[in-house]
Amino acid sequence: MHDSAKLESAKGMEQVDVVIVGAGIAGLYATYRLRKLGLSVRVYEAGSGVGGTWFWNRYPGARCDIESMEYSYQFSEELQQEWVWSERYAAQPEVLSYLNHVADRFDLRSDIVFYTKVLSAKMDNASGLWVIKTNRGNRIEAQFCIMATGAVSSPRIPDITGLDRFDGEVFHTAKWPKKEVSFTGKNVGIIGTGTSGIQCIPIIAKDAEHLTVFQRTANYYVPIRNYPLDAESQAKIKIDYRAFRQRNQQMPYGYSAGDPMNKGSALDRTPEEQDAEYEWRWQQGGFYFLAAFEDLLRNPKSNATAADFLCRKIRSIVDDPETSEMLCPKIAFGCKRLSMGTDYYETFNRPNVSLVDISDNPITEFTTNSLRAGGGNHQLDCVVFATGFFDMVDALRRIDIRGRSGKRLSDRWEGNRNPTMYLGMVIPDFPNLFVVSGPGSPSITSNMVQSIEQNVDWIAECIDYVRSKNLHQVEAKPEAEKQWADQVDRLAAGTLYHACNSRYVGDSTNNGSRYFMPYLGYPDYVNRCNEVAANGYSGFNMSCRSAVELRSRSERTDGKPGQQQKLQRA
Ligand code: N01
Repeated sequence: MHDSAKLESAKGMEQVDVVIVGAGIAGLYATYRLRKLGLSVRVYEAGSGVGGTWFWNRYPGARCDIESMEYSYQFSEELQQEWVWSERYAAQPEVLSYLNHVADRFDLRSDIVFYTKVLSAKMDNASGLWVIKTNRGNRIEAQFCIMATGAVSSPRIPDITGLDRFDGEVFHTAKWPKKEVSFTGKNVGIIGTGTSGIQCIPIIAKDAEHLTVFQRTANYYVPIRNYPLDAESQAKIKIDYRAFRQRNQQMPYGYSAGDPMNKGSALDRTPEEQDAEYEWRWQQGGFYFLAAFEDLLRNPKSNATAADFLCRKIRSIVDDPETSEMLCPKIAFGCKRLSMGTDYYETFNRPNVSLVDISDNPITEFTTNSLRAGGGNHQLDCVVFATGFFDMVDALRRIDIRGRSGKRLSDRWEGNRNPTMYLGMVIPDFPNLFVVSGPGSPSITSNMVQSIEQNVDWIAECIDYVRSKNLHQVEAKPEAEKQWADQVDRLAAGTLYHACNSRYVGDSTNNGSRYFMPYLGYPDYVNRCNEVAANGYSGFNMSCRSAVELRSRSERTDGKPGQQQKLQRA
């Protein structure tokens, strides 16, 4: 712990410069980056170790579907030179051991408090500091608070009647136990065929006596085509890693599979040319397929050519015609995140695997030993929920975060109000509070490690600016947030992302609207953030300490929170 972390405030509370919530990819880098600025940092992490998403999602077959040479930090040349990846796409244990290596190499653990959940973060207007409380009784004050709580960190188990009386074992892919789980000799049911389900179904099928897959929406899948990474191909990248990173930063999603993106429409090509293009991408594996034609996610007719190619693939792989028809997606290609894995469709040719379509006949209930779904009763010894996560801001909703006005952050997103943030990182009424990969940033549409590093760098520079100018608080203006949300909307308008429910459109926010949450367009987003900083933080109010104190005194006199006063602009 840095010495300044042991400071005590006038109220007898411990005081640090920055509290970071979460020790995943974002929290680890934020710790490193802010310490470099000479700031004292305290990190609270609910798990027993670092890694965040990669700590919890240890289900069989869990694997990163962005290439390892890209899904890694770029802040340290030494780190990226010394680390050796074993496969094109790293499996969860390898990503986790990489993150542990980072934590050790940069001595990050000394500032992390494990097994600890942050319950509340409240702005104390008198001091202009955040007061943070945890489930283990910690109380700490900090000038800045960084929510590195993750976009896929709040696992969702559907509310199914009778689950509590089901006698069998119950697992969720994102809460997988550390101990080995054996499915040998068991009747296993799995609910969910998104990215996680598609990765673990082929592995569980190999062990189970019988595997029943309950599918509500068939999603698009392409093979990932993983292979061992040899020293030579890594060396080719490492010889000029910086140039490799810079090139990827210019790609539409911030990763190399966005290249080559064919300019023009699939409809400009003959059916034979389309097929040749799709076949090449099917053979490449991974996200390359998404970049086959520029208009795939804009033009329904163009989109249908990709969908048709993939359905023909399904029919050519899956023996049983009824099963292959069930596996053919009925939604627009790409409107849900493209899933990838190994031998997914082939798995349905196994005699011990059956597919149950629950789109029209949903799950009704668990009995003590079965699941009633798809119009049938399925005997099960255990059930795996591959049902994903609540929306991108759910982890924030669960913390009692109150800003200057005393209103809860989660209340901003109740009813018909969509989760919005200026630049995807900051929120009016919540000064000095930053979110990494929030709605309005590229987040889950991009290479997360790269966009996390960009967000954290931007936040660190903003904090450095505030401190170097002797200011105390930085806060987004409501109109800046509104304009940014409109821009996020505009970028997604007219795309086929709105054509289905997905994590992108916030279908789980319970407000029924389809607001596209991520900022579409990786390099453009980075340029916009840089412009805001270069313009002296346009869209923000900045206040010095005396102005914060003055405002607080006037609020106390009025008995109500005052307007943001005309404060010192840097
Ligand atoms: O979750 P999902 P996931 N009854 O939301 C179904 C990241 N990730 O864990 O489509 C029946 O995609 C649901 O059905 P439907 C990645 O960002 C990354 O698979 O809503 N079914 C769907 O089939 C990804 O986007 C990697 O109709 C129900 C499934 O459960 C995110 O995690 C690897 C249901 C949920 O799919 C989430 O992926 C893995 C119900 N009540 C994950 N409720 C990488 O490699 C839900 N479903 C980087």
